[in-house]
Amino acid sequence: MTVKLTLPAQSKMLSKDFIYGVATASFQIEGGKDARLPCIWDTFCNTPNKIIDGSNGEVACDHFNLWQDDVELIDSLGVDAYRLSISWPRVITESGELNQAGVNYYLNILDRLKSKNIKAFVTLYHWDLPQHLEDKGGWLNRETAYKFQNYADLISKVFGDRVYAYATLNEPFCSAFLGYEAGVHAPGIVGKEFGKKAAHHLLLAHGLAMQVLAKNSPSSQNGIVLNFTPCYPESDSAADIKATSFADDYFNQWYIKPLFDGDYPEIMAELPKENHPEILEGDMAIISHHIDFLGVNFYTRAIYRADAEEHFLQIKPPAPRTDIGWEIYPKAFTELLVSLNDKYVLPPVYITENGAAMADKLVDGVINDLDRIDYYHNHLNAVNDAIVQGVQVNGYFAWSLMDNFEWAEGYLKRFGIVYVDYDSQVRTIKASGLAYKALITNR
Ligand code: GCO
Repeated sequence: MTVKLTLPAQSKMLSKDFIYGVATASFQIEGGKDARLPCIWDTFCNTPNKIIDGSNGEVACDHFNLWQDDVELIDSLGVDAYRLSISWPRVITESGELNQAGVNYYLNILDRLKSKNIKAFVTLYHWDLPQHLEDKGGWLNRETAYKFQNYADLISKVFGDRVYAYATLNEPFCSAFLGYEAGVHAPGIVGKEFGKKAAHHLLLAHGLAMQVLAKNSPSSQNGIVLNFTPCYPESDSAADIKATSFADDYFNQWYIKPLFDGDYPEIMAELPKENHPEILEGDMAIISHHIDFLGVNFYTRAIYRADAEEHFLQIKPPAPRTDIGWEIYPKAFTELLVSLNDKYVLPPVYITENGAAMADKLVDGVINDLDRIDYYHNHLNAVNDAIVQGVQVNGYFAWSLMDNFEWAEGYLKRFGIVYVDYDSQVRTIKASGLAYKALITNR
């Protein structure tokens, strides 16, 4: 096991131009629920048996009150950038105007980051849809895409030059598939006929937001963050390979191909008509609006076999696995980046999330998470391997700055490089956080 994060001496990732950061999301850390409108995750958390530990985001890491200390913490890690998300229900009223108090909250954070020379990577949508929009159909309602455009328009005008990079959406796959097809994320809707419809409205929202960002904020880098779980066949049989390729199109390519090719994968023809999205004329042109960067989130891979009834069947991941049960397989990270670069004409890439949930133990005030350091070491080197093979990666963000509300897993899974004691809200930098700091500051 590695106890240090190291990269080959010649690595481009050791240059000062390579951006290192830490990432969070509004609902996962903020709390401050009374100072915003309700969102779909509030409702989901209040529904019995949806969150494993029965918890919610009402307090979370209390970042709403502790943000000044947290910016000091971020600064103390020596990072170049901080990726945060804006809570839509905090900044926009039900009638679609700016809520000045909510806006001021973020202006203060952005100004503080700027004063410390920390680049702000702002995500506009990290899953906390205002509940009043869900009440009108949420992402199944095309109108929501236009509401998102209005929000992006208003907020980018007030943020001005405080933002280095905007991502419209975080992981539309999760919003669409987990939220409107598998139903394991908010709003918890189940049905194969819904997932691709929601996905289309999310991608439309992305394209519409890109239009206003390009106009209001031409000097920031404007793009999107997608997650990928690369698909591998269980065997070399033709049937397993075909099943795996179908899964890849269904889960991964579905969200990237429209951005660059203006088209959905061909497997659409194999999906029953009632599962198809409703595509209006001009939609694909909006969706394939130029992006300045692609954010890539990577955690693990998935293995598939052919199945008699379904197009594919995912098998249980082999060891080694993290505390959340995800296989540790860094080679897939390199292969993913190289394959995306082969398939599409990519803009510069930022790794906007990568990290691991580990069963951390606080012993004598120390978290000696060597397993997480090992994960980061191997994955940073996997990114470096992709760069060596020609992929333009300009930065890397650790998920996450600190332990936080891990969605359906509640507070049971810890992804932070900083430990959070949820009773006292005391933060303790883990060994992985110190190793990350050492890597960054020794460049
Ligand atoms: C994500 C999510 C994070 C998760 C992380 C671990 O974008 O998938 O942004 O919110 O916490 O991925 O599951």
